[in-house]
Amino acid sequence: MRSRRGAVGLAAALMLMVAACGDDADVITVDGAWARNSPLTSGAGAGYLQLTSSDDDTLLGITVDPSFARAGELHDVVMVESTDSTMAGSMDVGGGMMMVAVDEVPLPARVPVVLEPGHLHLMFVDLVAPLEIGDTFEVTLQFERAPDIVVEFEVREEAP
Ligand SMILES: [Cu+2]
Repeated sequence: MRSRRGAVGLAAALMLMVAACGDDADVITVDGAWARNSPLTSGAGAGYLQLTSSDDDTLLGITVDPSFARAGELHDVVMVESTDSTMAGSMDVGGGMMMVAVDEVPLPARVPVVLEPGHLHLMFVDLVAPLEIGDTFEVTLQFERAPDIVVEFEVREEAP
């Protein structure tokens, strides 16, 4: 009888844990958010951070306050064959590299995804005012499964 009561108690505890987590138990961890003026595109800023999702998820987009910038985009940097490419929405950043807007950033379970200079990054388009070292601002990240996350970015000269 004693062992059976113990088993029932354990089952009840497990059910409580499942209920607390719900179907969307995905947790996103954010590390090292920082930003700077885009070195090659005037009037734009770039944001960098590391995202680690506990489960498979996808970063779908970002939103910024209109008092900060007109829009926020997901960007990647790609090699291009020629400098006269006319890829829609692209920005030539020189040296055979080009920034392109991407629709989403896959976040495989438990794999840190790093957004950093020269690679994937967040782009803040049409800044209301240039970013100054020490400024902070908030960006809302939207995911396929996880709830939105508001991340504070600090403007720095280099990664923290
Ligand atoms: Cu960009």
